[in-house]
Amino acid sequence: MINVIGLGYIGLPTALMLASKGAQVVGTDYNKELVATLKKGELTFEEKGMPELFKKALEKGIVFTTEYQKTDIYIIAVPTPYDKVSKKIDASYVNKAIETVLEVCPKGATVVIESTVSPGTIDRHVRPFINKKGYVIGEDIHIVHAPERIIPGNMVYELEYNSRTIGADSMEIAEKVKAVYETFCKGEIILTDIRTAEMTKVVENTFRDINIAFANELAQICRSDNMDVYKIIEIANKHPRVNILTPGPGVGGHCISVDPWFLVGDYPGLANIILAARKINDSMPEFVLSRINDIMKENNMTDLSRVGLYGLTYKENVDDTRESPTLQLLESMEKHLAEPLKVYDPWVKRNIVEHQYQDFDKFLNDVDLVVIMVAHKHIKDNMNRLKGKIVYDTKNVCDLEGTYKL
Ligand code: SAJ
Repeated sequence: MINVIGLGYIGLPTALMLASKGAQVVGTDYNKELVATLKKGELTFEEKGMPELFKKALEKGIVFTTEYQKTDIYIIAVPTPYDKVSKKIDASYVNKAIETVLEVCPKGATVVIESTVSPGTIDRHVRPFINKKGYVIGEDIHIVHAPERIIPGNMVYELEYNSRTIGADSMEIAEKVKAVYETFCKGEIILTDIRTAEMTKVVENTFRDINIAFANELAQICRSDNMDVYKIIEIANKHPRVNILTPGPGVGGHCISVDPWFLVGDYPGLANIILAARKINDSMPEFVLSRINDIMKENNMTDLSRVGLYGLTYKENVDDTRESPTLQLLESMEKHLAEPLKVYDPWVKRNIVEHQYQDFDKFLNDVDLVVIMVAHKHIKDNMNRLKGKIVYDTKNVCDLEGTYKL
């Protein structure tokens, strides 16, 4: 039996996938409400392919509970938040989970940590924590790091087809864990040590952050000289060795905008490009704000309350709002004591910010300038509804005449 601890964005799809392939799976989460929802047969977030996967897993007998199970393999996918000031990771959720595992597990059980941790976290925080409790790693318990790589919006597919990394202290344990993941993962499974696995994960997201920052810096350069950044990127990308990403209103989500900070925090003075990239991406919401200001002036608009932000999630066609550029923009307005802008997002069914609308028509009625922050399919399908509005499109999806671009 596999006990998956933490049934969030990563733990839940992983538990469902394992169960759907026939493993006996118990999903554990300390959040009683979440467990009750899953027990009722309802999912806790929207994701392509999840309802079907959930159905299969239920048929195969997956169980949800708040209790940790006695078994020989655990997969931990709990949050690893970081301190916004020190940029250091908070491993306390991981340690708490391991502590509870230790209370129930038989000798020699394996604990797979899927949560992203900064390089060195397991050596610096997890091992000492276990040792202090009087347990011997490698005898009483085996620690493995198998960071996830799935992208929200395409999780189910990527769970099955991405390659993965398994970091362990011994090849024997790595092989044992590989056998578990092999039941559903069709990609290559690389076995390595724990430090390498930790570092690789953070490096992957940092690579992407830096590349997005390059596109965003180009957008700022082109704006300052009134050039079309999209055209320039399109032409440059015809070069066989150039592949510039897409500029946008900022970088959100709980991965790409967070992981690079671990390297900045742990290697101050060495992580220079990484820090610069973070700053550029973090500057984008303010850049958008100053563009809104310019566009308002150009159109003799003075009333901020007639400006509406379309999109509150961190990217298109997901319901995840963590660290989203729109939230960053609203935060920055709050710092300047400005009244927040109106917001609408078809994916966010509960009001989480002030002046948030649940009705697209009402939202459109109440604003003259619409800022497209997220390129949901919904807005692409409803572009004609923006006719007659001033449109500022930060995602390059609107071709109505007169549209302002990033
Ligand atoms: N973005 C741009 N321009 C681009 C691409 C993305 O502005 O060209 C923005 C998006 O709008 C979004 C942010 O960057 O705000 C991040 O989005 P994303 O879709 O690139 O990535 P995430 O955060 O959803 O998922 C990433 C993935 N990592 C990589 O692609 C290296 C995923 O594989 C990881 O599993 C995930 O982080 C994670 O959990 O670490």
